[in-house]
Amino acid sequence: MINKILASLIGVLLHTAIFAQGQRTIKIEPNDTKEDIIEKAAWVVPTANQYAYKKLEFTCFVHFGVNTFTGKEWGDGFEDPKVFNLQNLDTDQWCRAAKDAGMKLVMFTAKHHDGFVLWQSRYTKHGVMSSPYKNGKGDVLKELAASCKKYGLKLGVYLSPADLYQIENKDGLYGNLSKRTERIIPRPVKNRPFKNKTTFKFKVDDYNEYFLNQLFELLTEYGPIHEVWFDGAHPKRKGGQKYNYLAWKELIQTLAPNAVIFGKEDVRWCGNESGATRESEWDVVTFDQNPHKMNLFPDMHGDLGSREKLFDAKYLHYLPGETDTSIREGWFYRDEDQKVRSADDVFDIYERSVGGNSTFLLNIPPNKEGRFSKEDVRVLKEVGERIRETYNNNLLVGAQGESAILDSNEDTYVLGEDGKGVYIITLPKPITLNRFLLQEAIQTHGQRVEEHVLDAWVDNKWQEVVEGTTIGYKKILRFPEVTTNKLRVRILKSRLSPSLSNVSAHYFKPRPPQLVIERNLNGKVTISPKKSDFDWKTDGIDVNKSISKNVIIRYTTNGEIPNENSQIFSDPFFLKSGYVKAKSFEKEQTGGLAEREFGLIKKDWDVKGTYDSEKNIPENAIDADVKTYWNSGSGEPELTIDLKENKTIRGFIYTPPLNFKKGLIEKGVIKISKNGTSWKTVRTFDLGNLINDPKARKVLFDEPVKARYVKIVSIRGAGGSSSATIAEIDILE
Ligand code: FUL
Repeated sequence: MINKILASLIGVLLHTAIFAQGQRTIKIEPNDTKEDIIEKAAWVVPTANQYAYKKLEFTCFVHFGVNTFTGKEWGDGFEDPKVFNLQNLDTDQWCRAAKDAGMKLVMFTAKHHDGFVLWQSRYTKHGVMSSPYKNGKGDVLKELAASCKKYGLKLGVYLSPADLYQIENKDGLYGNLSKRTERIIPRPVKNRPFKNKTTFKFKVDDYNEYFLNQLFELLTEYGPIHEVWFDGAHPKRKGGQKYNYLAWKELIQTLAPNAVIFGKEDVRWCGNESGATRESEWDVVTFDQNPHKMNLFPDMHGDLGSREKLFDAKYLHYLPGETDTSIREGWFYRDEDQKVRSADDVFDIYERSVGGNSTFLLNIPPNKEGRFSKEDVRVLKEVGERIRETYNNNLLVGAQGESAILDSNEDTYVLGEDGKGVYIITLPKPITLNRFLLQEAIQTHGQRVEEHVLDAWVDNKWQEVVEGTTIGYKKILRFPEVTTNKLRVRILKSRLSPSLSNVSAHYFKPRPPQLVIERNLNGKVTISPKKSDFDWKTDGIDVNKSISKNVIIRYTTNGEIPNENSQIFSDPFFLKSGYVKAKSFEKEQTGGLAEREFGLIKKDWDVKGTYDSEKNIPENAIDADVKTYWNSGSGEPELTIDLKENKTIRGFIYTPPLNFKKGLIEKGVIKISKNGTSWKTVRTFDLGNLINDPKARKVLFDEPVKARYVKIVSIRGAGGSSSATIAEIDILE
């Protein structure tokens, strides 16, 4: 009996001894109970590299290469290196802009899927060495590494395993069915010695050797590398090519001991490219086999770390997520028409990703001039200002409470009991806050909290402000502003004792949103915050809803600019025709002026015109929806409208479609008729630059005319197009 007690005591001690240290990977044993599994999960902690990586928070992706010059998203490997016609390069400008935004690392596409390399590799001629840049002597990565050093930014490299040049060229190594034999890495190249004398011996095929040689160059000749990025996408495969990731890993861990590896067992993809984030973001995830021995890592989607997931696991492993998206509509630069995310949008993703226990990797693709474009730089600057203004100002300074969580020191923490914890913070005087930040002591105690609540003392009682689920490295709670002198954090559910390391309170000064004014077919006008003008991989979240909660919209219909005494917009109102001007007001700030002129109500009109496709019927031109459009197709480029009664009209507004460039009416004629048979020309009109600037254009007649029928005839389509296209036509009374 005594022996049994002793044995179980030793067991308990051993257990505590093992887990009180925390480990990155913990195996689940067949006889582990659910409680054992939860306890194990509570002791899964990051490595020093992973923790340093989490602290980077906001990082900069840079997609640059032949696609920048061809306008493609994916190259095909057949590109002539001369298309990389780089004349000027300003990597200092990239780094200054990244720094302004508060980013801490630059992740560079040294080689994208097309196989073109942006450094002076010894192992291929398909890259900058064969391009016009500095007569083939240029090295984009070298210039970037120097700029990163100058501006105190860390550097990461993206080396695409997919390689179309190595697939498509006749001597290509990808999938060439070569044998796996013992190879020395790096393979010596005449007159190009390495300073770093480390060598490796691996049993690999030609493509893996090529890949390892290139990794050797990247990790030894460009200063310390802090993240190596392996993309999972493959536009094409060949010859059943396999990757010897375990060899790549050995080389990376030897040559870049501070680097984390993305896409494998150090950092995982968040599962989308649109900036969407999870409500509960767990860094403690599950595997069926030992992740340290795995060669292939599948993408992870959905719930990754709830208790239910853990119970099915064979291994628990620390694997933080990275949220990657682009500031532009596409990963590569195309042109100045390519839309750029707004500062509202980027700041929203920042708060949801960094403030949702993930790292934010935002792509800024340099343009053909080798610079970040103006608008991208402006947005980065604005986002940086918002981050600093909001999060560098902790409203809890001077507050009373648990000192370990108020001292802004991530190394001190307070342990709760029985999976719970209650912490009251008393302020010397009331504060107004709309953000609250929490951190767990993940480096020692792992990620544990499953449910938490923030309360504020208002009207002499505790009121719940907001509730959350996971915390992890960092959680930012967002809520409408509240004024209080006492706050309370309640941890309601946690794996073992919750270990909070830090809390802080903040105020985000909301920006009044830009507005859009719309009128439906029945003449009802709606004024609402403008949705982000960005169509590429949107995350479906209405930024205005999550950020602006105290906005008042005021408007006028008499042409005057709205002020604080103007009519408040609450419900849609009827407008026969005329001007609407609107502005948003938020506290003492006002947003930009929105204005729109409306013509006659179109509900009862008839319209006639030719069309080739059911998608482009004439009715689209008068449906009060600019997203649909009429195109005359191969028929007559003219549209006839029956207003159904005689009207006095003074002109019209022509709105071309935003994303369809054929048949935009550059030169045209307006004709009128009282009976629909005999027509009179009122005026010809000439509209320039429609392809590049497809905005609504207003054309006024010399004097008002009376008509029931109106015909618009295209004489010349923009870009020589013979059809006519109208997204919307408005007739002005
Ligand atoms: C994807 C790639 O195919 C894109 O081109 C881009 O590099 C993105 C970050 O990852 O999988």
